[in-house]
Amino acid sequence: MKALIVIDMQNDFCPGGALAVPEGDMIVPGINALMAECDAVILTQDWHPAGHSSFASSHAGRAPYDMIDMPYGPQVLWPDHCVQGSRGAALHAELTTDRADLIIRKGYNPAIDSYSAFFENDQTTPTGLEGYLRTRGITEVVMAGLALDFCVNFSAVDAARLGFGVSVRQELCRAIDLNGSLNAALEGMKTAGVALT
Ligand code: VGL
Ligand code: ZN
Repeated sequence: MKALIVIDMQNDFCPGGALAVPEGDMIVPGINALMAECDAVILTQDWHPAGHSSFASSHAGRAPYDMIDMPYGPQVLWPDHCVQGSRGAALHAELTTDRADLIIRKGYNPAIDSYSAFFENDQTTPTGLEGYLRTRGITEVVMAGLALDFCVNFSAVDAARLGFGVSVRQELCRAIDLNGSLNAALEGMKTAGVALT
């Protein structure tokens, strides 16, 4: 059983959004088409409460893209984005959502960011996605979405570590590319055994 996991295909990560990824909206038609090739379709949604600890605005004197040390490790500070219930947090209007078996939200813990669809950034707190996939008999996951160097990367590496067969459809992803983050992510995914196609 093979699942397509579509990562954070939300308005705030598309042009005009609060944390826009260049060309982020261009991948939607290809992702919709890919849904037909998979046994299950799962969508993720970055879903932060207002005042989330990953927002630069929550830290006096800090600006977006600064790094800070959180109790769980280094963390990039982001512009406010994907606030629960906001238009920016909504899935892109052209994304086919009818085919989705599950929409999983992450980043709702005010104190911990969650790039990965499997674990929060403490690398310990699970989102429940692993159990969902295993109980459905899914052994292979295909990933696409935003952003390649953050949420797709962390999700893919975690899935590989958990023992799933993982392929990332690079042409159906776009990256933020902050201080070399794209190259680092590609290397990290390869090392983890993720197939980059
Ligand atoms: C993401 C930064 C902050 C992502 C989410 O979806 O890649 N990046 N929150
Ligand atoms: Zn976020």
